[in-house]
Amino acid sequence: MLKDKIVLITGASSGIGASCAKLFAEAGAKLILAARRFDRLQALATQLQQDFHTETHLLELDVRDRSQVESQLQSLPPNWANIEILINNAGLSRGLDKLYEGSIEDWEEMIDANLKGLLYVTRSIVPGMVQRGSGHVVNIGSIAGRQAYPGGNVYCASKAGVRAISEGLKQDLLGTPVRVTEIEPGLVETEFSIVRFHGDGDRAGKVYEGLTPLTPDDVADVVLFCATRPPHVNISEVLLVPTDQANATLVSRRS
Ligand code: NDP
Ligand code: 8X3
Repeated sequence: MLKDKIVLITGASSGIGASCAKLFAEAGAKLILAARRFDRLQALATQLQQDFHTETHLLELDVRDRSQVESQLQSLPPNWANIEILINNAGLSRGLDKLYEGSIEDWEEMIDANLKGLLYVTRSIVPGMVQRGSGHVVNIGSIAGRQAYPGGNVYCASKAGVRAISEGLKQDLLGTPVRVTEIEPGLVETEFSIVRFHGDGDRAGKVYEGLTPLTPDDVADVVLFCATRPPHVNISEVLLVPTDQANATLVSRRS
């Protein structure tokens, strides 16, 4: 079903994006991998070539940079231009401060990447899907988009925005065959918390202490499932959490 289909994954240099690359490569897709850390993309592409003979096209891309997004995505080589699946995964959290004490730089980084970046990429890719009469947009939202938690404020707002954008895009694409899915994971152990705490690995580790978090492969598995349903089936929203998590604030930890 995915053999030789072109899949664009943003934020493919780590975590959920890199796992999606692996699972879609295994399923036979051709991959456009985008992120800022180009060396990571190169290493991943080499691995995928070795393991699955995957063809890749790499983009050193900061999704916050509108002109970079537009110029890179509008000048793809013709054999890479017909993107079938767009996985809008690039994103981050910064800080866990009370709103009234928060860093405005942190807020801007989250809003620029999680919301504006996702919008720039979507605006560049979806017109081609509509024109060709085929395509699927998968947005990586979060449980944080359904429920705010203390200190989550702006990150939660950005993911609530991803939820609204996904719902709105589905409505705007009604009458076309282009599908829209939003995936809302709970706790997934990736570089996410290290990035949130500006490189403080000890603090990041405590987020997952005493519980079994999701792995990035668990999330990629769900993305792959959604992308491989028959064309008349649109999975609009999936909330997946670790068994040790009930909602954004309620987790069970073994001491
Ligand atoms: P990671 O930190 O491991 O991966 C984040 C990815 O996003 C990296 O590849 C990073 O690449 C990329 N990225 C960040 N900012 C930019 C940017 N400005 N331009 C391009 N790429 C960017 O975390 P996760 O894999 O966990 O995060 C992936 C997505 O999943 C995010 O949207 C996150 O909000 C979401 N999520 C994560 C959860 C979790 O608990 N981990 C739960 C729910 C949702 P690079 O730095 O090389 O540019
Ligand atoms: C990431 C999950 O709960 O840390 O979106 O916000 S959480």
